[in-house]
Amino acid sequence: MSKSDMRRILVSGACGQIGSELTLALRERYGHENVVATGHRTKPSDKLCQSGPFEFIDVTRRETVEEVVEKYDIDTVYHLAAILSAVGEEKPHLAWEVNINGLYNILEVAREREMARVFCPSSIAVFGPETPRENTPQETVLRPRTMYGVTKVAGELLCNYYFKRFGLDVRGTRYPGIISSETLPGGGTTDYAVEIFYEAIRHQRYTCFLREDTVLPMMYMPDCIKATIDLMEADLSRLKHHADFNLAAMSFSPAELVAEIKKHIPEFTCEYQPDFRQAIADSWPRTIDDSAARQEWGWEPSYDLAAMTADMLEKLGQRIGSG
Ligand code: VAH
Repeated sequence: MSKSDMRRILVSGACGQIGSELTLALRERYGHENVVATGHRTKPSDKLCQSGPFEFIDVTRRETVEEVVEKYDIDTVYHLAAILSAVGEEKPHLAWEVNINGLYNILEVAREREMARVFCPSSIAVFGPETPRENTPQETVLRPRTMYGVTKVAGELLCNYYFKRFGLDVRGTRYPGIISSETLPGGGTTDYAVEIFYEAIRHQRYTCFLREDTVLPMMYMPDCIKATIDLMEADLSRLKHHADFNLAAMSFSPAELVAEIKKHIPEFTCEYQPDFRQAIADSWPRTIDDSAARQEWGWEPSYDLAAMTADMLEKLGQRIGSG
């Protein structure tokens, strides 16, 4: 679907790490008044409220979704509201309620209103310890060990069912860990890769909750936004996959990230105190094969570890001051 076809967009989870920056990018691209940001409880930033419409919804209560969809005549949804891996292990029932029942409500409203398109992210969390961990294939065994991963596998299957059974054009990518400078992530296993920058700038030291050699697939936010919009604007006739594209940009360990930060802040030091999130990270891939995304809609990342680190320190340094 081209830019002109997506007229009225709703973003759920718009106060979150990805949702907050995706909303601003969509408003730049499609018009500020055409992108309705929605959140559950978090107070939206001034930037979010002053750049276009904002509404509170609860995706687990379908009537709140229907009310906003009706009010703004929504025809496209970017569904970012979710409980992430670490919080999902502390509150598995809430993770199911939000990630599955919330998704079901979004898909049902989109189906009934014959919406143009729905984006629902998946995650590398769909993979488990039986999955090949290097160059993880697009088609492979999905036996996640977390409730978050279970909801993402079920979510992929539900979204693909809605495409095949009802013709609802639902698309999604298996996001790796996302690093960004605008909004802190909320309760994921890859959050260390964002927190570390704040601590490096403020205190020149950080205690990491993963082992130093824990390699995970990661992506810088500008690439995440580009992939999301590129997939949603891709020609449907080219897509063989729909809600479950593998997506990759780089992979690194905490030790490799520390070494890259030290090139800019030589006095920076990091200690390692693995917690319950180590077991989650150990069940995930180290590197991803994203050839399907590259072949079907031209995916190509722009940021590697060095470029991301330099840009993060520059942007965050401006925002929180250099130490
Ligand atoms: C998490 N940031 O850590 C999310 C993501 C691949 C990780 O799904 O839960």
